Amino acid sequence: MRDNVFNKKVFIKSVKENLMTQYRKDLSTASNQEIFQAVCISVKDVIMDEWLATQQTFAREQPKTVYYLSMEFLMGRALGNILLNLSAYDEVAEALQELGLDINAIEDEEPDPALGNGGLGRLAACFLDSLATLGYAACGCGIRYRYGMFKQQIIDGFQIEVPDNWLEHGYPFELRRPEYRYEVKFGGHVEQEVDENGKLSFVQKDYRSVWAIPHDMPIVGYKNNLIDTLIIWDAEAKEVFSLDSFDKGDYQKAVEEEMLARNLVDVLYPNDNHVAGKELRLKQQYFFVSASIQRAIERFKQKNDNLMDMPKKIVFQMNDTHPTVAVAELMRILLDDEHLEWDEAWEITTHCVAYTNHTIMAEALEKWPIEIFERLLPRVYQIIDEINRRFVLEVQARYPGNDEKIRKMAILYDGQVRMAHLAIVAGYSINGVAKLHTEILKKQELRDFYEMFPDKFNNKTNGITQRRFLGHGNRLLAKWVTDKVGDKWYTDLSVLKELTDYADNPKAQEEFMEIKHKNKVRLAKYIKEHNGIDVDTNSIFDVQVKRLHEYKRQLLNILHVMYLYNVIKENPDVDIYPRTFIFGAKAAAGYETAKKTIKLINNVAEVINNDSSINGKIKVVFIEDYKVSNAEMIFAAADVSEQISTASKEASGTGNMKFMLNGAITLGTLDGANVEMYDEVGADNIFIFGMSADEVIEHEKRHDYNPIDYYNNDPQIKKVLNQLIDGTYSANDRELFRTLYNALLHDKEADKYFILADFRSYAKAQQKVNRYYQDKNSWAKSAILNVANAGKFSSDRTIQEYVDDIWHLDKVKIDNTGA
Ligand code: 26W
Repeated sequence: MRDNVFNKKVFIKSVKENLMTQYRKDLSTASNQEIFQAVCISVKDVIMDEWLATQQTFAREQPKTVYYLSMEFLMGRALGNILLNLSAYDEVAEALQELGLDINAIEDEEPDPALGNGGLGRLAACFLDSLATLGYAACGCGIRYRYGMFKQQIIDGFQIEVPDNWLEHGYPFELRRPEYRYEVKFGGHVEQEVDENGKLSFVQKDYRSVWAIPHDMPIVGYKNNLIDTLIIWDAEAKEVFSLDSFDKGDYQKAVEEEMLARNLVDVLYPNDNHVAGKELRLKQQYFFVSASIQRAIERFKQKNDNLMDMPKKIVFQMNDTHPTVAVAELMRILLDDEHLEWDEAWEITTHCVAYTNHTIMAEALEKWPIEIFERLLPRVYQIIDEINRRFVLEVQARYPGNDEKIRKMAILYDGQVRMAHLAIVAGYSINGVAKLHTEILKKQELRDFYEMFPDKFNNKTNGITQRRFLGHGNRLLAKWVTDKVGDKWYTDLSVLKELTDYADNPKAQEEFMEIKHKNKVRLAKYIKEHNGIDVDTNSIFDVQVKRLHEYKRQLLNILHVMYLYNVIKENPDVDIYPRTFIFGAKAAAGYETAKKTIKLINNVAEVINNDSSINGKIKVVFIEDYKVSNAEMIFAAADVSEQISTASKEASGTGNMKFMLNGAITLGTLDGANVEMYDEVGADNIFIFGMSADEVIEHEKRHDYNPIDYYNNDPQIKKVLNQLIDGTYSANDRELFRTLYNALLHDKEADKYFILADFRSYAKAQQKVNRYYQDKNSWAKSAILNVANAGKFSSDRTIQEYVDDIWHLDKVKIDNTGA
């Protein structure tokens, strides 16, 4: 059936018919958006058949299912990816070409569903792609935010946040399923009742509730006919508020429920690694978690009658602490609705939930005031209180008289609910996302818990899907790789190793650099269209794209650019190979230092790009609105990948892997997954600088770091820092960057992220890059070796490890020949 639909002729006919039935238009009058919608309808036909076949197979075979609970799924555009995984991309591209249409232009009509902030959300999306491709039953569970991550505009160098109305034209790939709605209750109070058997039960009274309405999105496996599901939950008022309810006397309640439903899923919190502690966020968490767990249990009960078997069929993976209320919600349903005893419910829960930690940043640790928690979720809170009471007894039994342990480990402490502690106490598996990160968790952040539950802890180094980030994002390199080693890499990235043979081959090197150049031309065109800046496509493309955060140290990068500019001004003949420094980053809306850093980058760009005296040697570009869709193009065009976080702070990083897969060479610290990239690619093919994680942690413990020393002892550093406040980059307002200056030199925790301590080492590494690039063959060789050694960083490998060590899922084969 599929071959048929994507047969060029049949496909063209189908698109034309859709245009006619949907819009009463033909190709000559339809807009690109209309053509995009028509194409999606044709693609959807195929998906629906396979989706149904998959769900029927799951229903029949009852494989164990992972419910991946995540507040964020940063899916990126679906059309191109779906076509690729259905192995129909080339056919459809050709068909569209015959109609005089460019597939890229049609793909550009799709809004980029940005239901996430950064790494954690994108990882969830890569994981779903791998789960479907490897043939596992998986269900992503998240929130259908009406507004996703804000769109970023740069106006006069400042970031402006614009609402992301991604549902404006309707989203073609979602399926609304009101028949599978669930009620989610908030507030009220708990009453104890004695039933006819004399058993005590707890009932929530006077609550406000909403409907959770699931919308299914297809997750298409790569050429295996398997389609998993991402459920995103929308909120709806139970009764649409009407004058009727006024008559019934529950006017107030109807209004409140409508307000609750309306606000609940309005917007994604745009904070990354920083808690805002807003009550609405806790509501969002409980809302999607409760609905997802209800759905999982209902499905389970359709085919099973013993709840004690749940761990054989279901695992809930909690993506960071955000969905951790799942622990108590599962307990609540098992106790109150299913009438199990505490010990039975606890047995099930502690074998069904697992937790992944994604950050050690203290300000990202979720803690909720007990007052809010108790008011919003009175019954759930009671259960947490009981879990805590029992856990504290356990700690006391293990460490008699050691109150310090209780202070450090209790779930409820100092008026707060500590979500990570709840996740760790209940979860049967706790994992970090890179080797170094997991070690830091065990030795520092979660040390007490590791001592108590050593067997729960494990590492799962992150990965990325090669299908999107090479197959779709870099068509030229994908083809080159396939020509060299065959197409097995789509499902087994380790075969890239075979490219090693080509690393020394001058012809292969030339081909590789030619492809890189074409990708740079593509990006340059985008930059010209979006920024109005001409960039030299023969210059080194040096790229740092990621969320803006102090620990990621975009400031180190731009301070180094300011330093280089000084060097060139002082000595115009200095040996500097032309370089384009490219940035892309969104700052959380309330994060002042981050926003100032964006402004600084733009102001530096303004000054340097307009100084003709440096002959275009260096340029600075800030790409507006960095997101998954333009990310794919940016990785493909990069020569240098900036991964320069303060060692110990970046849990893993995944952008680093995307660059590597696209043949960029990393300039980075030994942090997160950079450490493992270094192990894979070898010291000759990566530029490492800066303090080690141990050194950083040591300084933090001893409080002995003083950035002023670097300022006083290094005239070039001093000059750069002074330029922050002498008007060099803010002629009209010398004070503009004073906060950045103070943050580096004078604030309480001056230079918290060791920028000045690492500056010289960074500049030296940059100098090495400068020299190395001029030896074209060596550079090409290293770049090819980066691709060749990227195999480990496939999310297929990561997912297989989750399956083997944590989830124990069954592999499913979908026989779709008849469909
Ligand atoms: C509550 C506010 C908040 C929001 C998001 C706190 C924490 C987060 C995330 C955990 C931040 C995040 O995305 N962490 C990133 O996760 C990636 C996937 O594991 C890692 O590769 C990144 O290093 C890590 O910063």
